[in-house]
Amino acid sequence: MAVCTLAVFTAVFVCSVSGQFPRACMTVDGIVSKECCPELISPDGQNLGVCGENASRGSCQDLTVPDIPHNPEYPFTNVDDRERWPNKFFNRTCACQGNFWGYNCGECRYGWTGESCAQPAPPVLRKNIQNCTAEERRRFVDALDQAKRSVHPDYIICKEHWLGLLGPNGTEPQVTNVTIYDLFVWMHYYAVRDTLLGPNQPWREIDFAHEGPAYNTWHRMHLLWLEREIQKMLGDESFALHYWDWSVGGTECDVCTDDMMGARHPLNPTALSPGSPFSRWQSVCMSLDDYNRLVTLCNGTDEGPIFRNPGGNVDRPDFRTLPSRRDVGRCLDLPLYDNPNWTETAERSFRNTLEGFDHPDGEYDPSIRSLHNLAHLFLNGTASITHASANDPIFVLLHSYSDAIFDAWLVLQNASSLVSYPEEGAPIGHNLNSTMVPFFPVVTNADVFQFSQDIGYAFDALPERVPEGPSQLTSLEIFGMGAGAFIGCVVCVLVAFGIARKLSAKRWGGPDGKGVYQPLLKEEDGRGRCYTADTTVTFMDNDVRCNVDRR
Ligand SMILES: *[C@@H]1O[C@H](CO)[C@@H](O)[C@H](O)[C@H]1NC(C)=O
Ligand SMILES: *[C@@H]1O[C@H](CO)[C@@H](O)[C@H](O)[C@H]1NC(C)=O
Ligand SMILES: *[C@@H]1O[C@H](CO)[C@@H](O)[C@H](O)[C@H]1NC(C)=O
Ligand SMILES: *[C@@H]1O[C@H](CO)[C@@H](O)[C@H](O)[C@H]1NC(C)=O
Ligand SMILES: *[C@@H]1O[C@H](CO)[C@@H](O)[C@H](O)[C@H]1NC(C)=O
Ligand SMILES: *[C@@H]1O[C@H](CO)[C@@H](O)[C@H](O)[C@H]1NC(C)=O
Ligand SMILES: *[C@@H]1O[C@H](CO)[C@@H](O)[C@H](O)[C@H]1NC(C)=O
Ligand SMILES: *[C@@H]1O[C@H](CO)[C@@H](O)[C@H](O)[C@H]1NC(C)=O
Ligand SMILES: *[C@@H]1O[C@H](CO)[C@@H](O)[C@H](O)[C@H]1NC(C)=O
Ligand SMILES: *[C@@H]1O[C@H](CO)[C@@H](O)[C@H](O)[C@H]1NC(C)=O
Ligand SMILES: [Cu+2]
Repeated sequence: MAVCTLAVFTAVFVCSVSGQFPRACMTVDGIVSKECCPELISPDGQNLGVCGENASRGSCQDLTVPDIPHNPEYPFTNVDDRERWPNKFFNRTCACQGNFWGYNCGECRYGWTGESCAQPAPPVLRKNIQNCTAEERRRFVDALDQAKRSVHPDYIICKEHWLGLLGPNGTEPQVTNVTIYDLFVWMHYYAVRDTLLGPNQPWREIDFAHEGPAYNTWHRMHLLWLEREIQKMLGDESFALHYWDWSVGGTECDVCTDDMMGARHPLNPTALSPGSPFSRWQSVCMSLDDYNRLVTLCNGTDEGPIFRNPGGNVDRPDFRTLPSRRDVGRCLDLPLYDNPNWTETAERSFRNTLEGFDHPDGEYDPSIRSLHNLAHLFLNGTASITHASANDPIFVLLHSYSDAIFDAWLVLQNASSLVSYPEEGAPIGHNLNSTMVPFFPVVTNADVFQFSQDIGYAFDALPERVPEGPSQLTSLEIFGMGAGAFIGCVVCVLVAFGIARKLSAKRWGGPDGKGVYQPLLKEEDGRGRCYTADTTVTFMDNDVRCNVDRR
């Protein structure tokens, strides 16, 4: 059957599933030939040829994604079609020239603009939503709401796994339209979901977006994608996402008001206020267990309203208070982006600490959840369920702030030049040159491991290091300038390098000269929360078991 040509499988159970692709490529021919090279039609209706080749924008080329060695957590080959993304689906795609980009070379790379994509785009400014005017907030909420209602003009989702991808007769691609926001939700679900080894046989030790070095890069790309889609939807290149500084709210969700992410319902503590348009949103991709049981994919149908109960997890007092500013400051001190074994147990890893599996100073403690994870868990609702969390629009603001912390770290540690992002041996999909699932056209982790300004956006301010304490800066600075003396002590060199960078970082909102540098601070957070949990959290499982054992 035609379907069998989709990929060369060797495993016994072959239940991998399909991804999200341009509608133009999801024809029987496209799927069978594994070629996705659509024509580009200019805004005035002119056919510029396949990949815009008649306007010298690109051409149709083989795309062979290398098989980068990953860790043994995922032990299969040719079982999951997210492997070597997107080669299980397409092996010929548009290769765009210069700064042209897009599935048919109809767009510019992130950070570029103009007719020929040759001008650097002025970065759009992502603001703290608390500092936005009423008009700016309304615009942002309206844009999200419009994205929730607008069918994506070019992309579709596949609603069946590969065996069923062309339908029972091999003639009908099992694809469906999806709205822009729901596609955003679906992509997150798709990256997180389990490998399907057979009916009710999920392989759970896989996640292309969490518990590994790609945590920051994947979510950064996810937001960039949404921001660009909303810009196109509004016809406004200056549209920017905002962020929620979740390090200042304490026990309150300060953005949970009707002019922002929706207040609490007056009668139902887990529902959203009818005064917010988000109270009318329906979640998609909730029923991971059902998809696993039926060996199918989320097909984008409505599965009930968003729920949220900020600070309401009475069983877990440690989840009832948001991370603190100090927690954020401490993670910024960690000089290494990541550390072996590059999973959720990595110690002294900036990535694992920001993701929230380490204590904010980088110490691994399986019983705690901090920073990003804690912000999710605090919300005690849809946003706390990993595979479904993007349904709650607060996800956008929450991750935008996590991305601001990532950006602050890049600036403070000038990590672009550091070697702590693994090139191999990380979980599948998490190596530096791995393509991120399910973005199409392909983007690697390396592509977005750079300053936000170089990919088209900036923050109004960046989080800072822990500001208090007596100043030891001067002596450390001197060490920093003599960094050459410390070769052989990698950490010392990296620390010193970080300090040196800090001095030239002020223009990005770096700390002022009074900030003290206290590497790997040990003392307890003044509020003493979130480090006392006795059970571990499933931040990864099905839709209800959020706070019990790890998967
Ligand atoms: C791409 O896939 C098609 C269809 O399976 C196959 O015939 C072709 O040889 C592949 N090309 C490359 C470069 O792998
Ligand atoms: C693009 O150029 C090729 C080669 O010159 C030509 O054969 C083809 O018809 C052109 N396509 C379009 C859509 O104009
Ligand atoms: C990573 O380290 C943890 C803790 O030592 C261990 O349980 C886990 O199996 C390791 N994972 C991999 C993929 O090596
Ligand atoms: C499949 O083909 C059969 C026989 O030609 C036809 O009756 C049936 O409607 C087709 N099903 C679909 C989903 O196209
Ligand atoms: C999907 O959306 C496209 C573009 O809006 C439209 O042309 C097409 O008819 C839609 N398909 C279905 C099945 O609704
Ligand atoms: C979508 O999936 C749901 C649950 O997985 C299922 O009940 C429903 O029939 C599906 N709808 C379509 C149109 O495939
Ligand atoms: C919310 O908190 C309740 C009460 O502690 C808990 O039982 C439930 O699992 C939590 N739900 C989510 C989605 O976090
Ligand atoms: C980061 O360091 C590299 C190499 O040391 C240097 O070339 C680059 O300019 C630095 N970036 C910034 C933004 O300072
Ligand atoms: C990753 O990409 C960089 C830049 O293209 C290259 O120098 C490096 O060798 C690649 N690493 C691997 C493991 O492929
Ligand atoms: C936001 O507003 C507060 C108080 O109005 C101010 O202190 C702060 O500097 C502002 N932040 C930014 C990033 O503009
Ligand atoms: Cu996520």
